[in-house]
Amino acid sequence: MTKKKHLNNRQTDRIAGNQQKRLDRLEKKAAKVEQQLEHTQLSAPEAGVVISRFGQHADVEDHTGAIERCNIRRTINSLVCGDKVVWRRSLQPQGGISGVIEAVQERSSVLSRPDFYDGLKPVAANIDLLIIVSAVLPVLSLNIIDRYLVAAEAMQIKPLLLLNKIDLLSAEERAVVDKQLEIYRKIGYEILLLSAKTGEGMAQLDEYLKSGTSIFVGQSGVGKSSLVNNLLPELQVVTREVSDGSGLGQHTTTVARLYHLPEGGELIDSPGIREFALWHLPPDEVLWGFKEFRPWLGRCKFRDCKHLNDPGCALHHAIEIEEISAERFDNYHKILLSMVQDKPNFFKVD
Ligand SMILES: Nc1nc2c(ncn2[C@@H]2O[C@H](COP(=O)(O)OP(=O)(O)OP(=O)(O)O)[C@@H](O)[C@H]2O)c(=O)[nH]1
Ligand SMILES: [Mg+2]
Ligand SMILES: [Zn+2]
Repeated sequence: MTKKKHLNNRQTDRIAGNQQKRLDRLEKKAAKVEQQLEHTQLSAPEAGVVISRFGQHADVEDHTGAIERCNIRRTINSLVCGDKVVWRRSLQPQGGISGVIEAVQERSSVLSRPDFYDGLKPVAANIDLLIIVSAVLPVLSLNIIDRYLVAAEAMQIKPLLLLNKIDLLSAEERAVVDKQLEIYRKIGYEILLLSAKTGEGMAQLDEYLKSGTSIFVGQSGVGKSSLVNNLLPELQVVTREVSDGSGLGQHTTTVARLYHLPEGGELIDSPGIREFALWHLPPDEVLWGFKEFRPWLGRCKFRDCKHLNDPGCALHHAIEIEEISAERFDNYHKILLSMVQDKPNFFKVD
């Protein structure tokens, strides 16, 4: 993300030019599709769920459980995995396209991610549980956990912290990691320690998954798709090793996809991210997203306290009496700083 900041004007213009060309191409393609649709007869509208979205197409599940690839009407400006839609079957399917999505039903929730170039991008809709997956390989990042927790609080979706790959830890290492995660237990967040590889602890996860729609989010390579494979062994979703050189995941999953679980409940596997930015949120909402800070807000000596070195800061007092963890407080300031320093023009308000 910070790398992208150092583009010169020529590079920025070229990117903007390429983006425009890409948009023009998509626009032309969409117009052609629309034209074709007008000439094809469509059957009566029916309800469906978006299993996955790929550019101008989406896979929609009908009421029998069959998955049909559909075009998307141009009037629909946002469509993601988990969306409930109204679609119509084509009476003369061609080119592998079975129908067209005509409308999207109101969402109960939506997970969005700000993109440096494209602005706020929705990832998945109608989610009830945000499962923040971490692992000790790539290294455990409490900063990413905190970012996702802020997002969960902003979306008013329940989060669950999941630490995968515990098979890689010795008893001592496990105790260290457990202590790091104790911060979150103290705040009241639920945490699961498990291994997609050995199956240890997987049974605890079933309890959370059996109702509603859950989504796996987190860094690339933490094992989100491996967890899906453990839950649905017949699927064999593609997974890939964390790269030896960088120690980072390889962005194996490229689009979000919804799966039905045998015990009930839906699960969405999403593509890993390197860093989860929060540019779209106002600073106040970031502060509010640190749930254990709330009882202390409004109690600082100065009303405009920045909670830095200000005298009489209630949050600092809370750290001294160990009501708030210094790590979380540090991450709060890091997030705030990254929002100012790295924020692309897209998200700036005058
Ligand atoms: N030791 C160990 N390795 C695991 C475990 N779970 C996943 N892995 C390995 O971690 C690597 C990455 O797993 P993926 O499931 O592809 O990770 P992902 O989170 O889906 O990654 P993206 O699709 O890029 O977001 C693979 O080599 C897996 O075999 C686990 O519990 N223990
Ligand atoms: Mg994956
Ligand atoms: Zn303060």
